Amino acid sequence: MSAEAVCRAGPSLALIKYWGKSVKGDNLPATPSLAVTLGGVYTETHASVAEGMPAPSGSARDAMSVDGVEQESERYAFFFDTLRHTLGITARFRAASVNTFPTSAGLASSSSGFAALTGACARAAGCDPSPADLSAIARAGSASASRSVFGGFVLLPAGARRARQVCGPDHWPDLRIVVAVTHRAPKPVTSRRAMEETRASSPYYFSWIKESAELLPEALRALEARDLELLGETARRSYSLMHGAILGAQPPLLYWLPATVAVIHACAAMRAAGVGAWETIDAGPQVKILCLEKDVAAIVGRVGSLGGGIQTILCRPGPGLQFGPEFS
Ligand code: 2P0
Repeated sequence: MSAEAVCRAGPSLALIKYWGKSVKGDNLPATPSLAVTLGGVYTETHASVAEGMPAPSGSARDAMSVDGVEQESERYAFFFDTLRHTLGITARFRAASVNTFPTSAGLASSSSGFAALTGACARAAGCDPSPADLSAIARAGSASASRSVFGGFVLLPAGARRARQVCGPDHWPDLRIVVAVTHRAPKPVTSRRAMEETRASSPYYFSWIKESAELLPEALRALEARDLELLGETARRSYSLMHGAILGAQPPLLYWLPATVAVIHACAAMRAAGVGAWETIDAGPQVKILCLEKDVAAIVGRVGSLGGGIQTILCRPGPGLQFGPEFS
């Protein structure tokens, strides 16, 4: 017997960043992270399961492609084994994902990717786990994926096995995120490796962990009050500290490009001129700008005027996992 399912998930944009694992290999985060699940871009994953054909050794026979490219099974082995263990099944899977945005380029494609993969595989296997279990399974693929299972604003506490929703996407109807894509190619160093190198060699790592914990209550307060200035300043502090810690690693790593820096300065100039534009940057050269709907046109115009082929994608707080064929 075989079954198929299709699932979509939006990328999880961290306002307070996760960077560093408390347990290597198990994706238990050393810092708390608070994120918004983006609507407007997503990963769509088709999965099929062949029951009665147990995985022979580990997950060697699971197969996964992303944007048509076959993936190395090693990257997915722990994920598929955790999925089978949690769901109490032995089947193997064949899955294919496509992203509506650049893959592995600092736009959190692993968050939406592993979340959609979790949903599609569970549904294809005929299982209906709780959102909390889906989140814990997704975390085995990528810690940020535990957040993408949920829509709206999502918290993954330090050391947690699963994320939880703080409030839904309708909590802040006029919040927008302008994504400035400065470079579409995959990043040179994966988050996974850079995170480990930061933990192992950056003298700023423990300051980063300590400061992150202190930023979280402020960000939660800002979110509850829909105070964009406070949330934006807290998010800026989080990404600045994270990239400072990454730069302190041996070898040092700078994900930013000249266009990244140009957008940072453009945001500062806009704020000085009364346009509310607060940037945040993940493990890549792209810049995500937090703003209100009323300022989107001015921000998109300003970023476009920088030249250099920077493209913008407009996002808003989006839903959690959505299942096909109707995706509601
Ligand atoms: C985040 N990032 O909170 C942070 C901020 C990038 C910068 O989570 O090793 O692919 O798979 O758990 O989730 C990207 O790293 O890392 C990430 P793994 P992941 O969104």
